[in-house]
Amino acid sequence: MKCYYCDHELVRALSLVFVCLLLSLLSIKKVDASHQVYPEYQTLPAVKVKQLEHRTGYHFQPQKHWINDPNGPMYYNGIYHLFYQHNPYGAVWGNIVWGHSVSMDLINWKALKPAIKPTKPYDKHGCWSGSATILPGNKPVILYTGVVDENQTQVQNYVLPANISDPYLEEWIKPDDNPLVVAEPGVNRTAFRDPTTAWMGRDGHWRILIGSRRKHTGIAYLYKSKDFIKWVKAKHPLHSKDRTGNWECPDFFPVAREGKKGLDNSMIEEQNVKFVLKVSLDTTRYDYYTVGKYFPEIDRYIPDNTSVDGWKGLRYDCGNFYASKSFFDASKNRRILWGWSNESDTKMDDVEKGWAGIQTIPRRIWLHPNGKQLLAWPIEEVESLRGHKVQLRNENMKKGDVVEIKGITAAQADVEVVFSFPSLDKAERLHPSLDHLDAHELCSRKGSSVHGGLGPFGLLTLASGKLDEYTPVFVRVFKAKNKHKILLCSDASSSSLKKGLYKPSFAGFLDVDLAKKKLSLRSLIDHSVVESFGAGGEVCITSRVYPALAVSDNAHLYAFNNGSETVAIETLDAWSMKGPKLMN
Ligand SMILES: *[C@@H]1O[C@H](CO)[C@@H](O)[C@H](O)[C@H]1NC(C)=O
Ligand SMILES: *[C@@H]1O[C@H](CO)[C@@H](O)[C@H](O)[C@H]1NC(C)=O
Ligand SMILES: *[C@@H]1O[C@H](CO)[C@@H](O)[C@H](O)[C@H]1NC(C)=O
Ligand SMILES: *[C@@H]1O[C@H](CO)[C@@H](O)[C@H](O)[C@H]1NC(C)=O
Ligand SMILES: *[C@@H]1O[C@H](CO)[C@@H](O)[C@H](O)[C@H]1NC(C)=O
Ligand SMILES: *[C@H]1O[C@@H](CO)[C@H](O)[C@@H](O)[C@@H]1NC(C)=O
Repeated sequence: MKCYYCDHELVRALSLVFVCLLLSLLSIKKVDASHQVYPEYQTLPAVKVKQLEHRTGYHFQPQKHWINDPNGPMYYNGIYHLFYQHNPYGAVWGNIVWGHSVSMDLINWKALKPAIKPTKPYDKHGCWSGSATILPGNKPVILYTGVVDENQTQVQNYVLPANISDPYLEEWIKPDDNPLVVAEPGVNRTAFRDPTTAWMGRDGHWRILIGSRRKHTGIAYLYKSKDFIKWVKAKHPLHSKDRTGNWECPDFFPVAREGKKGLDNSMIEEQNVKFVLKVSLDTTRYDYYTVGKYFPEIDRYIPDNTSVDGWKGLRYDCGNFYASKSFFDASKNRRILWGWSNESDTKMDDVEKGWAGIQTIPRRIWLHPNGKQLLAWPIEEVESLRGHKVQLRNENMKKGDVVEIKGITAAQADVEVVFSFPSLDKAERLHPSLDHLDAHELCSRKGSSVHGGLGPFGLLTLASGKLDEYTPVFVRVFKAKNKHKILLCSDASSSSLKKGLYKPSFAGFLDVDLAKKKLSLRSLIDHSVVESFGAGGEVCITSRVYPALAVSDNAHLYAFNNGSETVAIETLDAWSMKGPKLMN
């Protein structure tokens, strides 16, 4: 994928469309339709990476410089591979190569040299995102997008391991028959990228998707091949949707109707399977998905009528999470999701830090028993980093109470909590004028400091001792027309005294049955990131925050209640998290 639709600093103040229009009218140099570049920083190597404060302790980051999309994740011969879009020369986007790291457990990583670099006419202006497929005979192949000219014309290429016996697959070669796929007339060749993992149909032909657009319609083109070399565009795209803008990083895979078992992309024949199509929407910069049916005979995908197909659709994560990619982990029969979380500080901050971008903790994903959405949960391996543990049991919190969770490294922690409450009676009535608001808007109007009935209650992560800074992750229950609306928020607005940061209130609605009068929440806290999972992974929210005071040993963790109904912390378990070991 590409980065930076427009200048985000400006976008914050003005509407995106307006800015793009304005910039194109003024024809300011170096800003093309969908690309903000900072040439002055692109090859400004970080002299010294600031290890302190905001660098994460257990999230995936290279030693220094910029990263964005996860690419081609795969499990091959006992090793997990993660590739990623990477600028080896600076802390802003540019000079993109495929960084490469390997791991035995998805937690402890070894960095290798870049796997794909711009060297050929068909990729010399960029080696952009793509996916891995393991062909019959246990042969891995990677498809990626190459940029061929300064006008950003995009083609699809492939690379193969130079030495299949090398356990790390360190060396990749570009065969001479590249590029494999070029845009034919009628296809927008500057919006033609990010090939998916391939799957094989009943007819024995391989299929891939390529993200694109035609005017404002987002498109997932389908290409077919018998030999993986000669690809032919199918008559129809697999799916498209008007008014969604450019589709980046499509991902398409089957999920079992029941249970948590993951499926290989080619297991389309399985009984009791549904499909998921995810696209990264370049305009909104979020990942959306639908759950639906795939009709292999006509090669069409149709979302279920329970999935909204568009900007109001389901999100893997309601926060800073983009360009994600999943893969099937055959060693544990599960599907794992990687996603990029960008920085929310300024470009100057990034240049000073010497790094920008992290990958979120890999999540296992599977179909919710309701069949309408996915559930996501941090992979079990992350629990191997849990160190010292503290716990609370049956602790009541009245309105205004704040309970400190002491004894762990609050800046680098994992916390799981179950809240319970005696009844729903005190849930505040949602004023009809607020009923139409989406979760984000509701959260920004009804933050943690606005008193409520049932809630707001939850955690105060990365909090300073005197609560001058905190990132609350909290629940509010509303009584709407005949039903309860349950809001989960992760609100960065009070996260830092520093100026110039992007501090959104991210939120989603939980669709849980409140009959049990309980709600669970888990947060993975890591210096400048808080990844939260409501109700067992129904709603996930990633926030990036940069406290000035609540750093390292000065960070605290609290539970709080600002609603009139007493809420109990039924169980709370919190762990200090260790840093992963580097593999030798
Ligand atoms: C890029 O676009 C410009 C303007 O349309 C054109 O003049 C130029 O020839 C193009 N370059 C290539 C390599 O196609
Ligand atoms: C391929 O990798 C194996 C295992 O690391 C190694 O023994 C062998 O020398 C390599 N072959 C070449 C041609 O590099
Ligand atoms: C083709 O894609 C580019 C880049 O997203 C965009 O600027 C242009 O408007 C697109 N053209 C059409 C016809 O959709
Ligand atoms: C949605 O689709 C199901 C069948 O899959 C059907 O039973 C139901 O009536 C549909 N609902 C709406 C609102 O169209
Ligand atoms: C709880 O509400 C009070 C009064 O509005 C406010 O001062 C305090 O900051 C709130 N707590 C949190 C965690 O927002
Ligand atoms: C991450 O950064 C924020 C703040 O600059 C932007 O608003 C987001 O659009 C951006 N997200 C992506 C995926 O680029």
